[in-house]
Amino acid sequence: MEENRKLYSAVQPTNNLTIGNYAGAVKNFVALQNDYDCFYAIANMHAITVRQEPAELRKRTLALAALYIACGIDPDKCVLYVQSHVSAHAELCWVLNTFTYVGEMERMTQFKDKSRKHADNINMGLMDYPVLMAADILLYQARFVPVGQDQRQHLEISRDIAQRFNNAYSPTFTVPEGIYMKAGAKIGDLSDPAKKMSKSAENANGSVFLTDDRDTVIRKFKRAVTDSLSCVKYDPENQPGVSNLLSIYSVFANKSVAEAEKEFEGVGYGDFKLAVGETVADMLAPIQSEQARLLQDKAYLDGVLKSGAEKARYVANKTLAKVYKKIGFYGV
Ligand code: AQP
Repeated sequence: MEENRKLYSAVQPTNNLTIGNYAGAVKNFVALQNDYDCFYAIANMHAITVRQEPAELRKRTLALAALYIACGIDPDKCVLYVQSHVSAHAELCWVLNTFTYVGEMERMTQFKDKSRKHADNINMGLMDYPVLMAADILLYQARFVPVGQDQRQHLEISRDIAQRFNNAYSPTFTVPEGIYMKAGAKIGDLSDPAKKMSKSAENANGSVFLTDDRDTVIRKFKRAVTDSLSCVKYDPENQPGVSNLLSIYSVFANKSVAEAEKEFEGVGYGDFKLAVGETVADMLAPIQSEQARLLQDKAYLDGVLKSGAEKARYVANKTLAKVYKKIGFYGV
């Protein structure tokens, strides 16, 4: 039998992406595309679990498609598509809901965090987010899922749901495995490194966006929180700010954290922060100009997304048909 090399991941078009999304997800998507059969989605169905401005959501969906490509994702090698273009995601989610317990969902860290952040809109979709994510992955029979550490708990639930379904009927879903990169799997907020850097963080100074211009990037890094130890060392427990900056540098300079530590031995925090900022800004400049160029060519982007949706639908509908048959849905 042919080895299963299918890989699935997605990013929500909730805001401009941060360097955390790049480090934990997109950079790895590019590296993995040569060795795996990759499905990369723009998760707009997940995005609406938090209220979105419709015109902005539409705009950011296309911007994310352009960004994926500008970062190096090749639409001829991967299936790049928009989640809502494949209705099987919602259909499988409904079935999987009946294999998921309310108590499990209430325990999810992201649900608790987002419920606190959006106390006026704790909707069912917010709670159901991990089940939709399970549907995303399981539809493609994906064996590998590259995500940041913040998604580990959700991936575990996807595995549990897959196993539950397989045990109830017969082997139907591939049980997915997470791929977590060593460097950059969890980038912290620059103002509060204990918190993950997030697209929709309230304090925009703590998040560096892939769309930030050079001056903004450098200004944000100059303001980054460090400590009073005056020593550039990777020690997340005692020096969370400095360690976070070293992780960021290692991702953007393509060096190991140990190499980075060595490079900044004896360097003052001011110069260290400036060097990290300049390295990030240098890496972002060509991505930004390529994204801008692609956004001028809407017909090309629409074509990529249309063809991606067709390929995704073909695979997803095969799994959905199998599921419907197993659970006893009458077909004509
Ligand atoms: N700080 C981070 N460090 C490393 N990886 C991260 N990811 C997110 N933040 C970091 C990874 O990015 C991918 C896409 O995430 P998502 O858009 O699906 O949602 P998210 O994890 O909820 O990301 P954000 O930035 O925090 O978005 P908002 O603010 O809208 O909720 C995932 O692989 C994630 O692990």
